[in-house]
Amino acid sequence: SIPSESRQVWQKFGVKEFGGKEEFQQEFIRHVETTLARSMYNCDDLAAYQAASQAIRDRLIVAWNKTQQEHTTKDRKRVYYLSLEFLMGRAMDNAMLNAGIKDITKSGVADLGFKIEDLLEQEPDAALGNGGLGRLAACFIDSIASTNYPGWGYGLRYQYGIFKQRIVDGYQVESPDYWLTFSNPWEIPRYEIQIDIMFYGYTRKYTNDDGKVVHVWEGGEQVQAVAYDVPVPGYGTETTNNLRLWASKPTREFDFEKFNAGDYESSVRESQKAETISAVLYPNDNFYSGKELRLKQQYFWVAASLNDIVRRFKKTHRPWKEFPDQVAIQLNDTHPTLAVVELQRILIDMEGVEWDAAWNIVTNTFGYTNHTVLPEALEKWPVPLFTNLLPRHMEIIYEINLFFLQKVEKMFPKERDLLARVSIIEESTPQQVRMAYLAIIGSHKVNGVAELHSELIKTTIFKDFVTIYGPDKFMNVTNGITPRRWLHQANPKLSDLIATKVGSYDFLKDLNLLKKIEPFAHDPKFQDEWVTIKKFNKARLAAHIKQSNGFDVNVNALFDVQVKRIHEYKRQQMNVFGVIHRYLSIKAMTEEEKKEATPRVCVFGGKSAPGYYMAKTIIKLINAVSEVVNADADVGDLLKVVFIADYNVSKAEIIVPASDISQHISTAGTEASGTSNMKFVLNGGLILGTVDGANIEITREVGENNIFLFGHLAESVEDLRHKHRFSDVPLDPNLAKVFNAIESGTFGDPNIYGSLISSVTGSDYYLVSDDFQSYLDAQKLVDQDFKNKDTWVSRSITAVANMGFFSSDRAIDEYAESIWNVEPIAME
Ligand code: Z57
Repeated sequence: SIPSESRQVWQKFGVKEFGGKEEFQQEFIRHVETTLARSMYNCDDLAAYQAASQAIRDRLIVAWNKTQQEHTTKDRKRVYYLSLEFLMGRAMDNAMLNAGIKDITKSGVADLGFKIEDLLEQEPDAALGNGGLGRLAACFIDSIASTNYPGWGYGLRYQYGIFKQRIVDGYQVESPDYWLTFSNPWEIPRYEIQIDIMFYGYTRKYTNDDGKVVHVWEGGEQVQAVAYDVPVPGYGTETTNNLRLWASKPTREFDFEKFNAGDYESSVRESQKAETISAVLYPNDNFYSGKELRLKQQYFWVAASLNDIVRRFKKTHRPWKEFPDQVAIQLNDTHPTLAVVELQRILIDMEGVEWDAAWNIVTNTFGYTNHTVLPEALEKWPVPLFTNLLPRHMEIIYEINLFFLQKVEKMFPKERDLLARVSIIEESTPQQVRMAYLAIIGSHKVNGVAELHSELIKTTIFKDFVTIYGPDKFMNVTNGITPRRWLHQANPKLSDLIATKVGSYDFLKDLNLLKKIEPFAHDPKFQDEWVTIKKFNKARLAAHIKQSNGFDVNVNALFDVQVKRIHEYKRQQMNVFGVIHRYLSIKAMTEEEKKEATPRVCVFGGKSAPGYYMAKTIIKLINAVSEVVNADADVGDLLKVVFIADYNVSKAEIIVPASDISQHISTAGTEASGTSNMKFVLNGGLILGTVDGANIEITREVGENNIFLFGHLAESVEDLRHKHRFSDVPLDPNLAKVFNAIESGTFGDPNIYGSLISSVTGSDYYLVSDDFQSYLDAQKLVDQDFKNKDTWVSRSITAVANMGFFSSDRAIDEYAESIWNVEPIAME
């Protein structure tokens, strides 16, 4: 620490946040001329983006330092959000808006010859996630900062984010997303924070001088975790939290021997192996693939994070039993479940805490969020693989399981099957470690992400655990989205219009204030402005489509959007079958009938996991239909089909505000929540959806007149599936017509779509045929209602007015209150 006489000098020259435009410009030019070693003669948009972002970064770091100091001094409980995915998107616009300096920077760069919009476009997305789960984590850390909670995110610093998608001949083609080509101004490398992580090796135990049995794990391979800190600025507050991402590096000892022996090549190869741990994001959404490297990623990240958290706790010199009073850790899905075992290991093997006391600390520290009931997404690690990679952890899991099963046996002595059902170890060949069960047993609260989903986990996949623990351990926290990015940033015009009625921008911090626009739902002037903004946003999307797909779409048409990961359960296939049905109907129309029809632009977007054959076939069909329909002169403006390649966060910011209708049409009971449904409605689009996930709560909030629901309910799904399996269920006649068109070659070689069609004509696991007529009926209603412009706009306004509940600030408050027991810290 600095002696007090020197501190005065520090204080005199301490960096301040820039205040006005001129100070920003001064900083901007300083970064162009020194950081980038350029000048006004060779400063292009990229360099200008880099200089502007450096200036903003400096400002964030000042606030970051202040926040961290404050949180450390106040020494109150912190929350740590462990997520393998943080789908952040771009940082610059968000940083400016949250810090309230967008006007300054905008006019600041304009004076210097640049347009802020062009600079923003230079930034690559931080695409460190697949879809909903990763984007939720990003919204949550924005809310944790914006509501002044002391909280950190912990994740992996992938060198390659989710792959980039191109469409070649209608097919998805993946290419790597190397997003760190230019240095990343939004991260602070912490080379001094290096943590050794071990894999493999063996365990051994001995009795120490006090007669205590001590377990050691040794002889394994070492890698090093290096921290990179990403500042997370809150909106309208100085609070700037931290997202700590770990990168793997070889340890220095790693290659020493070989290097000395002159075997340079293989010593380098070894180092590269260490770096592969954090190199690439696994591109699966809602799907588990049991690869050793993935388990390595999980342990590497969990071990580094816990080491960091424990080190911070030890600095407070508190007794171990107070750990849960200082630390809450939220497990985003089962991906970080090893943290339960790692903390138990640290406490018993390294810190000498007794098993029971340690286990108490562990369970009081963790909360577990489940995001899916799909069986193919539930993580199970083969015991042999696990034992080889993490031998000591495997032993501890056996112990945890033993104590747990003993407890269950005592409670339910007659229920023999129960023990096998709830065991952490599945008795298959090979045996498997059920990560969700371990997460439940190791946490004090388990939550689902929307009401229906939270009920479903209690009655299906985790039923036995409700019997064992009672219902209070299980709860619901309905997901939310940050209104800063998903309203203010993506749709500034709508945000400005809302502010004129609310009287301020306070709704961005208290989204329930949106209620104040409801009285204007029928106000002609307000409606007019509302419609103008929607049209502007549609034109912005149309310009994007023109640029990326090369054709025009009519902004007066109904924009019907489905953008999300491609998955059979999300039923993009049903959407495209519906589009084909529409196409066939148009082809059969008289000119008179055509005049009555509602023109549509059907927009699709989303990535398929690279190995997911059926999803890739769906993408191909959408593109094939697009090609035929868009070129058909009989159709004209009545129908255009667009597949937007490489859907990502920054594209979502353009697409979401432009929808009239968005589709959230998963088979009932399969979509845990959905969060893009919330984004679309917040931007004045209505939903066409199933009675699933958060659609149900959105309906409750906005009123059932302001949403188009269809399809079977979750409670019927099991029966319907049973019928398909054990009897001949006739194919829906309209769907049969669609399949005939495909099979007759209307959209190219029908062989390509054979398996897609037979997945429906066969077991129809996702009930596409069962829901098809109801879907078409709902679509017809949409067509009719869209013609009535007056009612449509008032429904749109009313829906937005009632979206307050879906702010992620509300979700975070619920977590803080009922799971984490943390409180906000006001900055002084
Ligand atoms: C993922 O994006 C989600 C769940 C998963 O188990 C995995 Br793996 C990835 C999604 C759900 O599918 C959405 O319904 C939900 O809204 C989102 O997680 C956030 O909770």
